[in-house]
Amino acid sequence: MEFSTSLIATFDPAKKIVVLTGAGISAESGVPTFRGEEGLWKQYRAEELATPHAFEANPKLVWEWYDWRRGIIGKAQPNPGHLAIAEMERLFPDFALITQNVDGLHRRAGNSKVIEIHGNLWDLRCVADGRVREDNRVPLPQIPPLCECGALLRPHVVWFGESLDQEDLTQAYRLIEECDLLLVVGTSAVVQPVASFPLMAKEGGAFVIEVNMDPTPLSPRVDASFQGKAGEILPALLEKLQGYWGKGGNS
Ligand code: BJW
Repeated sequence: MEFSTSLIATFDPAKKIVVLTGAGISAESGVPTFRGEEGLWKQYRAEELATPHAFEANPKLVWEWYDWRRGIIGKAQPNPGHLAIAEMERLFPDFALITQNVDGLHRRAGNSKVIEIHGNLWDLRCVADGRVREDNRVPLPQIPPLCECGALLRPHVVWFGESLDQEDLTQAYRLIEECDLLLVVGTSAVVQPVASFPLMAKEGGAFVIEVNMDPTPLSPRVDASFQGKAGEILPALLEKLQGYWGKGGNS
């Protein structure tokens, strides 16, 4: 993969750098993405399960899906793409990561400045009192799980038609509006409001780079687009960044 010097120079450590990720970053860890063939679970699509309506109608079915995913994610390890992004946090003083993923793999890779904007599937929330607790058991001993108060527990994630956490959203909008460079990795860029972040960043004057296996609605609109596996492209990019910025390339 070739990266021009001018592209590497845009990653100025003096600037504000934001990375935005989606399911594609975890694909090489064996975690299924949402859209496309491998996104299917039994005969269901994510759009049919990741909704409050589906949970109301059949909490057992929805929890079986989450328990299946927790089983896969519990065994998964961060891949070279996650590790490259964790290394970027160390390389760039003003760095932030916004992820749509609920798998927790970025934190496990070593990122600390992470906004998990769609929640985390290891956290469970009581539908009655809203209290959140972490539960890493796989499989869960009871499906659907219940709170001590007797009410249902649900995954502490954001489903279609639900609002994102206001604090997370405010922080994410600020990062997007203020950033100088946005690196968008492994998202189909169709789910709002996150799908709008790259164009908001561009409108704010940021340089926007996309890394994805396939073209997305975003591809024609970004400043640079790299097609291929995040687990191959990001380590190669990191190596160039370390070489350039570590050797006084900015002088
Ligand atoms: C690789 C790779 C490799 C593969 N290397 N790349 C405005 C207009 C129209 C609709 C709406 C709107 N505003 C809101 C809506 C409704 C809705 C929405 O956006 N619908 C669209 C589908 C049309 N949005 C919402 O409901 C949101 N809430 C909201 O906005 O509240 C206010 C409101 C509500 C209603 C109306 C209006 C306003 C909430 C969205 C919550 C999304 N939740 C989920 C589930 C989270 C929990 C869980 O994980 O179970 O989030 S759905 C699912 O999609 C998940 C993901 O985070 C999200 C995005 O998916 P992502 O990450 O992009 O994955 P994929 O699979 O789509 O793509 C993977 C990509 O990776 C592909 O491009 C591959 O090519 C690539 N790839 N391998 C690099 N190795």
